[in-house]
Amino acid sequence: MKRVLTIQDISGVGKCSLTEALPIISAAGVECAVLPTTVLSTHTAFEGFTFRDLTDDMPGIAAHWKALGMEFSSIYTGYLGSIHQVELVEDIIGTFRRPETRVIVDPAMADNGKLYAGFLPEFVGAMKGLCAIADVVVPNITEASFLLEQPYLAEGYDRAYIEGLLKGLTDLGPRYAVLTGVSYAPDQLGAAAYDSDTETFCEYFTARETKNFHGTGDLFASALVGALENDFTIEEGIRVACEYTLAALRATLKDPEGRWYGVNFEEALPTYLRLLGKI
Ligand code: PXL
Repeated sequence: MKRVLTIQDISGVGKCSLTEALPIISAAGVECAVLPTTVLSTHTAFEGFTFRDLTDDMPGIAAHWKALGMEFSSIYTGYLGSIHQVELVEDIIGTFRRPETRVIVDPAMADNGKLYAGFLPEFVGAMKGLCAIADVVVPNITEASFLLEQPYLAEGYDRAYIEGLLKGLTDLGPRYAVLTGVSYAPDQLGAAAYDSDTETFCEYFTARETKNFHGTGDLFASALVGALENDFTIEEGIRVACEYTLAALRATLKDPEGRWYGVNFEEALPTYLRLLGKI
């Protein structure tokens, strides 16, 4: 059985980061070890969230795993709460990386043209450093624009623009870049990817739903990690992640008590397992 290590916060309520990564990666049939970086009462789109920084615990946790001889097939990072945490994550990757380890970095720090609450512009430079040591990066267009220090284009871009962002991201260091939230037409939404070794692009689109919800980026990245651990290629993985994201959005919209703060990824899990060919 493969074992992924995911390093991100746990938001008690909010359906993002670890409360999505753990169930989704487990559903993919892969052991999911977690290093929680921060405990929040909710994600940061709620008013008045509490925030307990676990930075000081991180080196000791990693040292214990090292002493036990723990190995990880992938290390997947998401939301990180401070520059210091980013630096510690780089150390932890250095400690556990073997030639076959896949490092996936979702630079979860921004959306809709803006950094999330609590992030200062200096954080972007630190996240760029973490992306540089990744094998796969999975930003949305806002995050890619921050990483590449380009103005954010919400719409009106073309394929050449997206391909430029993807190439720019791989120029930072990773072999693969995956961009989420890509759309060339009002009724479609999807993802595009670039393999800088083979110099090939791919993309996948589904119908676009009427509303956007929090946590779809974490759902997409977790679903991609699960697919890659099941030996899917990046091209196959973005198809699985796009289709699962759409199924979760549809389940949310269908539910009269749908939650504003996150998507119904739970009821869409059977779709994910079908996409992975497990059922
Ligand atoms: O989904 C990204 C994310 C993760 N963790 C926390 C967040 C967010 C987005 O706002 O606030 C705590």
